[in-house]
Amino acid sequence: MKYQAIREAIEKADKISLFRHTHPDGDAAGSQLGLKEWILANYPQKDVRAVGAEHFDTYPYTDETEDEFISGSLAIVTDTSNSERVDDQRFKLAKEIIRIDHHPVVETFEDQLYCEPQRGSVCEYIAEILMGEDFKGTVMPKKAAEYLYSGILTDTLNFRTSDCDASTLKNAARLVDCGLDMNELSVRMFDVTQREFFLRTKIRNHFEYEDGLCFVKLDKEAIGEMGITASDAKIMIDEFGQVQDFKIWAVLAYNEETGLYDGSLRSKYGYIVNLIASNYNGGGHDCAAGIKNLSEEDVENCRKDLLEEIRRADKNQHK
Ligand SMILES: [Mn+2]
Repeated sequence: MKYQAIREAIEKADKISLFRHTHPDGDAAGSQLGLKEWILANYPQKDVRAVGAEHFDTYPYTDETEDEFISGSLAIVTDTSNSERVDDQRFKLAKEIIRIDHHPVVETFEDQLYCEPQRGSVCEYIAEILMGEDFKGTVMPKKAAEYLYSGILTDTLNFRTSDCDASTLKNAARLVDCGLDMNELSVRMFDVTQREFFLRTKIRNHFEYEDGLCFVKLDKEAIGEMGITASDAKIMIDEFGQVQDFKIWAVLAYNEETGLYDGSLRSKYGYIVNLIASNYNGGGHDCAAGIKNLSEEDVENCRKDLLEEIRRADKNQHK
């Protein structure tokens, strides 16, 4: 009966607004739109809006939503650990707020919180909730299953991250059973355009290696030459993800709008980057975090902190 209260809140509400984090990734947009499709399939009379200003390629839309709608609604916030990061701060207007997440808990801003940081994606967690005991008698429509499955694929990089386990596969398998085409979704999520391929080839040339750290700094000139923004650069972090010697890898890119650097940090299991990220206006998971607004000096300090983390973790392992 752990999730009975979610079901009751959904059944009670005529209006439901769904929120996720800014710069949405597949897990953020997938959980939001998956929930929307699921609610509409099971409760077609409800008015459900996916809220958020930013769009993510493979997920086409969010809904126009007025303040009055939100203030009379149940808000469900997914995949977001701090209130500041919710895409559209009007979530605060809602009558009741439920948050479902898989980030370490750093803040509570909701009436009901369901958070399991050991999960590789919030989509997997939501799939388990919606297909579990407390939601008996409801259906998982194919469309919702596709969104949720795509979120699992994005956050686990196609089941490759260290937080994948039997439950990830079980929940993914149950979604596949709803009739989705695994191969088609995988191609849709991971095939890149020729331009992206070109940029990825370029960015690889910018790496510097030192003692287990792969550090990519794209300064103003490099960003200009590639014709991309800092956020385009940050998402190419996964280019550096499958290298034996890299214990931590980082992409820091010059942001034309702020004149400062934004970045992404990733690490192998056992190396922790989110504590460092919290010192550079960011946060996230143990092995995946974001940072922003770093000066040139911060960039160098961050590089030192990451090297220090590698030394710390290596020392602990050899005890
Ligand atoms: Mn996520």
